[in-house]
Amino acid sequence: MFFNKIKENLKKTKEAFDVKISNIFANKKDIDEVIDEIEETLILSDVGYETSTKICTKLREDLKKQVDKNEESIKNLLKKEMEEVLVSQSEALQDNFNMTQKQVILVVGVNGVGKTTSIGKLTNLYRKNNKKVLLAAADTFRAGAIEQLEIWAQRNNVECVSGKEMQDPASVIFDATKRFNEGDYDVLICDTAGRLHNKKNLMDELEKMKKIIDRNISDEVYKETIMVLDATTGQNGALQAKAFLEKTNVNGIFLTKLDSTSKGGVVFSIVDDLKIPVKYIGVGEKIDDIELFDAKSFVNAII
Ligand SMILES: Nc1nc2c(ncn2[C@@H]2O[C@H](COP(=O)(O)OP(=O)(O)OP(=O)(O)O)[C@@H](O)[C@H]2O)c(=O)[nH]1
Ligand SMILES: [Mg+2]
Repeated sequence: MFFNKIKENLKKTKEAFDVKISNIFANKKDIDEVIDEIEETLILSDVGYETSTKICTKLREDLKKQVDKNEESIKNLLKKEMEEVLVSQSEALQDNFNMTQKQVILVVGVNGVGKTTSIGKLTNLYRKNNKKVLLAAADTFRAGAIEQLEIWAQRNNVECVSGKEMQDPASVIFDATKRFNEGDYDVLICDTAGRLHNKKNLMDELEKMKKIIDRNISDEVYKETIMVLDATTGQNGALQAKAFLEKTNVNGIFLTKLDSTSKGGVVFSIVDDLKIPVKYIGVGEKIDDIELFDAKSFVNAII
């Protein structure tokens, strides 16, 4: 069930990989040429140059030991190497997505990537696991942003700490952490305004919010910063993320809009190059269009 759903949602990325790779085999070529063309396909599908080269170097080595070099066996080896790139980070995810510890999550990223929507989905995921969630509407910058999060709070039947438009977002975080400590909440998720890494005042503002969380929330609570990234921006998004990460610490990625792009290959680049786990993927605009990232099912869905 899950498998069919993710296959359906990643259809566009699958077309970018699978169809092209099958075409390579369809026109009879020698093995070196096949691997070169696979490498090219990976690069063109937003896997990133270095990661594509790494995968194909390993594939060439694997093939030296392999007697049977038909389409199926090559594809299986390719899948194995692609999965390998993702797997270590996805193991880290198992530790991180813990349902046992209380947690405070700060959600960050550039404008319009899907932060607020992803918070709505995450809230639903925690609720389904019987967790009591509190939201904080710390995007006081964009008109309508507070109401947007409040609507997600209502849909999920959870409470939301909201300030006024243009209020210092750090003060909203302050109020939210206070409410979190006083109540019997399991999870606090904080929405923030979209920002670019080169806007120094906005990046400073983010650090201020983090400081308040650190100061007000006990060390027994798991604290993390999740960066939301729009998959439709492919390699550009990955580059933007890299610049963002140089300015602030992030624990994991929520990769959105995988349903509407053929650039899902960017997952490999994020994990391999940015060395950050993709924890969740967004596959639509609805409340349950969220999946915990899993390396094996991801690779199986695209090849
Ligand atoms: N297809 C698709 N659309 C998505 C997904 N996630 C979010 N969106 C859409 O992306 C648009 C922007 O989402 P928001 O949640 O408002 O993004 P944001 O990062 O909070 O935006 P700002 O607060 O303005 O920075 C909305 O139209 C969402 O419905 C997804 O996984 N798939
Ligand atoms: Mg928003």
